[in-house]
Amino acid sequence: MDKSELFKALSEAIIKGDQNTAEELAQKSIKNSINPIETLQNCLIPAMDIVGQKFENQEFFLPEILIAARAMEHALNVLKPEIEARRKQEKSPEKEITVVIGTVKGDIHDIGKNLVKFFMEGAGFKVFDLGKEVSAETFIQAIKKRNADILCMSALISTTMPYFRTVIKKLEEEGLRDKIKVMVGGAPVTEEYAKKVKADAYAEDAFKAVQIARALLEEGK
Ligand code: HCB
Repeated sequence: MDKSELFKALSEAIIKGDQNTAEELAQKSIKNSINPIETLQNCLIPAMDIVGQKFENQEFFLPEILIAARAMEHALNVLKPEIEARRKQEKSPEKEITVVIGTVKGDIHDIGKNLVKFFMEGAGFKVFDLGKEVSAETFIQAIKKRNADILCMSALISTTMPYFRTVIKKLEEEGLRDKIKVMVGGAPVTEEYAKKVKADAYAEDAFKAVQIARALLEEGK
């Protein structure tokens, strides 16, 4: 099985929610020396986009999305140690960067947020994950307690994205806005939207989130 056949089969297994096949094929990708980051970017994440399209077309309903998400996580768990091993070879930053991360209130999507956390930890950042459905008050408490450098918020629904602004307003009220860099992301979020809610940056994926976090802190020096 060559790379494109393997990616096709793995994508189909995820879409069908076939956890065992997804796991086996992820193992096979490693055995075949395929870069695990490429498998994640070019196969696992696009497979979830197809699942989303099927949901939009009413071909899929919530249970199908859920089992597809679980199959994706099974495949991801196989890839994670390999990705970690590669990341460890990269140079870590001189100063430890502290990040508070969470999916905003009203939103339970956390796969993307967990990936951002995973890549940030891999880059040597200290990450405090507040989970999902996080309120502005909880974000503020954690930022104060951890003396965080960066706040990363995630939202996947058009009705929860405006909560970014609620949190940023609260940061302004608390006099914390100038002390922290705010990054937002999630499939429907855009650069333009990030500007609208007055975030410092938008990251389109977990890889960029790490680079952008470093650039933001470099800029602020
Ligand atoms: Co959900 N869902 N869902 N869902 N879901 C979406 C997001 C829709 C787009 C599907 C659709 O209609 N096409 C849609 C939202 C439409 C909209 O408003 N624009 C939707 C809906 C409507 C809903 C419900 C409301 C459905 C319902 O109940 N009627 C409900 C939400 C309930 C709630 O939250 N209150 C719901 C539920 C679910 C689950 C539970 C079945 C499941 C989530 C499981 C979980 O997360 N543990 C789910 C899933 C899996 C999806 C889709 C299919 C995939 C999302 C995903 O995990 N993508 C999604 C369709 C889609 O997005 N294409 C669909 C893969 C990850 C890796 O991508 O974009 O999250 P990502 O993250 C990237 C990137 O954005 C960036 O890095 C990540 C990695 O590269 N990033 C950040 C993410 N966060 C960041 C933060 C930063 O600071 C920086 C970068």
